[in-house]
Amino acid sequence: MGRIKYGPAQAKVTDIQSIVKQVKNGDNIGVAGFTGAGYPKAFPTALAEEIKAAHERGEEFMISLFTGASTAPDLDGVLAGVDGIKFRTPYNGDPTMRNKVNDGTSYYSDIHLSHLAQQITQGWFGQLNWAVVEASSITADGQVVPSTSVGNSRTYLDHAEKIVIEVNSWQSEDLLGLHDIWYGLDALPPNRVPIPITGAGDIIGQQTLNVDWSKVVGVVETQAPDRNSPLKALDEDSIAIGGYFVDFLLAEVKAGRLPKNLLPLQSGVGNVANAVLAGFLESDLEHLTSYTEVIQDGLLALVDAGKCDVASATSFGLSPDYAKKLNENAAAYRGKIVLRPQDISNHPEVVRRIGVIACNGMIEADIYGNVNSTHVAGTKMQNGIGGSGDFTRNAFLSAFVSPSVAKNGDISAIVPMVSHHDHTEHDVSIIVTEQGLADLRGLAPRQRSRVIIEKCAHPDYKEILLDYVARAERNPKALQTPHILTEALSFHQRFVESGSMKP
Ligand code: 0RQ
Repeated sequence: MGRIKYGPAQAKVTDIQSIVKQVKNGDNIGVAGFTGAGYPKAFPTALAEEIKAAHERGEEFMISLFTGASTAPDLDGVLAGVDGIKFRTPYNGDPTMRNKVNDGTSYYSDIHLSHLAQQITQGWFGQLNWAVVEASSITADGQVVPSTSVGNSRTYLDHAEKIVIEVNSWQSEDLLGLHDIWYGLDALPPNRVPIPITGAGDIIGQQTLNVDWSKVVGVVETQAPDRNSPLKALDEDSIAIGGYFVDFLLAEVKAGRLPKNLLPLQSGVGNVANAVLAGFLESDLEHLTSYTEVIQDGLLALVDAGKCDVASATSFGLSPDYAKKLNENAAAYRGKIVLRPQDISNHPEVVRRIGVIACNGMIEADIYGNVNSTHVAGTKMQNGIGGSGDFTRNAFLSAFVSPSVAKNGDISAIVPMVSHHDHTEHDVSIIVTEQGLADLRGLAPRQRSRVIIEKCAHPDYKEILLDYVARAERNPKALQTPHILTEALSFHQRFVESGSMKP
């Protein structure tokens, strides 16, 4: 009972089976968890078994699942695997869940990560029935110490009818002191007050989550790791992309448009975004800061190397090696790492005020700089918009990075018109592929198209893109954003029909 220091919490320790038997068909369940960190480890598998048994009896049993962001095979995977999820939001990276979204078994609503807490508070999804939260410990005065993510736990605990707390002894107890939980967003408009963050490392709230113990139906003890997936080794393309981006920022410093230690960095999830951070490690830059949502290996390496003074996020998203390192040294990161609720880590107000430099992965960009982060060929969900919209729209500089081709060259990341719009040309200032960097600042659409094609498109696609633009520009009455509407999605059409965008 070492980690459960509050008497009434000790009295509520129980087995997970007795809890999941109380879940009903149609329940709304809000869980902790963000990029595979800090999610409940026992509840989802036990619930999946209940759902499976109900289905075998011929009974309907599906739930609506609300998370922080992506979770793991033992949360999204097990519940989707038994066709147990009717509705899912927000970001998901699990392949089983993705298939259920794309085959129509589950409804998926792709909500900006900073928006969901407010929408839950306002009751847009009806009553939240359950909050299931992972803790690294429970303090003597009944406060919950979150583990490796904060996500939407504050909001789920405040609004659910029933609460389950999983105390995971795999997580370091020394995580206490890394979290900053601010309750000021509870006031809805018109009663909102400014978020008092003016620097990435500012501490504005408390270290723990409040819990109404009368709503807690059980405390469960677990000992299980986060989903700590190894990152792919850095390949040539990712290193090139990271290099172009760092060179661009250094040139901005030289031109006096950025301070010597840049501005707070935000870096998206995925291999390419992580590679960009590796580029900073190789540079001479010092005293960097980060205001982001996920701390991946690359960022922790910058903190460890003394190059990044402080990193603010809502979650870790680490490889097994780095997770081990964090577990062994969590106390050493106090003051250097701050984990916040995701409606604060991603809040547009703060992102705009402190002038974040945002860098996110993309599926594709079009020749005018619109970006699709989410849908393959306009219809199939990959992961979701995540926090990319929260940051991109409000950052000081907004960059998107991607290899210029996917699937062995059969897909071009630069297309005439994106097949789904997540970020518009108004918000995107820089696009980087392994071919080069397109600086779109101050350019009009007809200037942008040439720069994007010249700098970023793969040689296999340059000619057909230039040919498209040249023909589109023949219409003298539509030269603001020239398109041939019957051909604008022809790259995608060819891919769907023949498996390649190449003519
Ligand atoms: O597929 O896994 O089958 O090989 O997409 O692509 O190149 O490894 O790049 O890991 O950086 O992910 C946009 C998905 C890029 C990610 C996306 C296929 C490709 C591969 C992954 P395989 P890469 P990354 C903060 C910010 C939205 C959320 C966001 C993402 C797989 O960056 O989810 O930015 N972004 N959040 O083959 C078909 C294309 C493709 C394509 C790539 N044009 N067509 N498939 N792929 N381009 C973090 C959070 O919000 C939590």
